[in-house]
Amino acid sequence: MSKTSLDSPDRNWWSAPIGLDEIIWITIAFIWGIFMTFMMVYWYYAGDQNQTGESFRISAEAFEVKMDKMIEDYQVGEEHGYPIVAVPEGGDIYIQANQFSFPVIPKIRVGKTYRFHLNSADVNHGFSIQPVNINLQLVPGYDYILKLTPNSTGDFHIVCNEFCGIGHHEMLGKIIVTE
Ligand SMILES: [Cu+2]
Repeated sequence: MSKTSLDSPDRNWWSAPIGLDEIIWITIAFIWGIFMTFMMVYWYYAGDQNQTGESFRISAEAFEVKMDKMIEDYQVGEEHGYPIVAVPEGGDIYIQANQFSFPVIPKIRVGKTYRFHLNSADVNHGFSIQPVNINLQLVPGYDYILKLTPNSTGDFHIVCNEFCGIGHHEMLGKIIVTE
């Protein structure tokens, strides 16, 4: 009777020769892995979908000071207790995610470029802008700067897609893009 996966393997299974089909699959997987590694570089230039940014070390306290100053200077409204902030074109927008919110709602204009500064006050968070294909990591201790030029108007939701604790599922933010 032939063996099934429920039977114990032969005692010398490690010294049995590798089957030809397995060698072929390992070779294909290896070559594909190498190929896809180089495709990452290719997509960076040709894919038109990878964000390039700069990042700098910063403490959570120092970042919060900048965010608070921005809110003080540019707040135009409030929604669900979070300030709506309209920073002028080319300006710096500071968002410090925390457990479990994105505490600022930027209101920006279509076709204009802004510098988004992204940071986390506590643990790693995700920063996924819906429904577009932008998906970033917010890392505590770093100011990640993303140049962003919205090309359509509307409300864009920010989703934290990095499990960050018990309230992770409630962690939503918003970006308002107007004419
Ligand atoms: Cu989170």
